[in-house]
Amino acid sequence: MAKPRMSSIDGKLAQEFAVPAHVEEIKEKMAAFAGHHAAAGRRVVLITSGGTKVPLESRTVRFLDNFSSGRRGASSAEYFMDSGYAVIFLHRHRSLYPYTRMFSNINMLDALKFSGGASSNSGEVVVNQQVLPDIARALRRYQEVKEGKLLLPIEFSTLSEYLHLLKAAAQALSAIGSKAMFYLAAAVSDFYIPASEMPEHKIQSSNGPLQLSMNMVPKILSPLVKDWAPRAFVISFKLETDPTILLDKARRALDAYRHQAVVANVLDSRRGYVVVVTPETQAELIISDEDVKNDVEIEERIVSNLTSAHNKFITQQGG
Ligand code: PAZ
Repeated sequence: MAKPRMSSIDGKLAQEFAVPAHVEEIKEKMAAFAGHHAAAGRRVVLITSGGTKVPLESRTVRFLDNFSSGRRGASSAEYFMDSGYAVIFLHRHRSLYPYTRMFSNINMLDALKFSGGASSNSGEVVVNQQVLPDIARALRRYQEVKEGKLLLPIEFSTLSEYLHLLKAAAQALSAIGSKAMFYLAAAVSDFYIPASEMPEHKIQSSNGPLQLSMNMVPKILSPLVKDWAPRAFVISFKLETDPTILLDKARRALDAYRHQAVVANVLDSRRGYVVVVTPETQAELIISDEDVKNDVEIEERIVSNLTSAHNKFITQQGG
């Protein structure tokens, strides 16, 4: 078998970003998951979800974080599984999770009732379905997904963990070629402090105002597309706050990395409007007021658009 090409980013990753524990074990798990599902005729999508944490000290007290809730990734995972995909869900620890995401704002104890006596610990605990609307449907679907082993959750917290785990995932999925999709919805920091320049101990406020100098995070999409999983169908996401620069940035990303599509969105309107940009096309996906009333989510439309495009891609690549 040909040896994977080493990129300059491989060296940087090894030197400047701490390798998470058990990364090789996790890579084997992902490869086995992908191999099993591809052999059963399923496609496999790797979804990244949530924000990365960037430590300011090596014994970390403080870190930089971002707004991402993980809702895009968690709801997309559900729609991909509904469409017949197996999902590797590379997500930020404690960000939103498929099927439990709808209940994340509910205090579980408010939704349960105890039928035992006042002084007894044994008795039945009953769910109040008015407090947990739709729990039966979510539970049924969650159990089906679990039985079918369709979801492989992998957690990250820091930027270093994210980068190494994404590389491991890309290498693990490369064996299934065009049947693999990468859906990179995580909000990944563009800046970091290299391990060699990071103070070990808590930064002292007695030293006065803090000035930080941060390095640019290597553009990991480049080796992912060129070296780690060159036959896969790769979708990146682009978030801006200024709508006037969004589409230009999306097209520039496609030109630079030569992957298949960019899902472009603006922070404030991301639940109701996105544009799927490919080298040849541009599709606006919109959620109307009527859709909101009917609980239609934009992720259903994004996933439908991308699974069709993935079908065509696989056919063009010869299966
Ligand atoms: O996680 P969430 O549902 O709150 O937000 C989703 C999102 C805006 C992080 C995602 O759609 C996205 O654009 N991710 C890429 C962000 C970026 O440009 O780095």
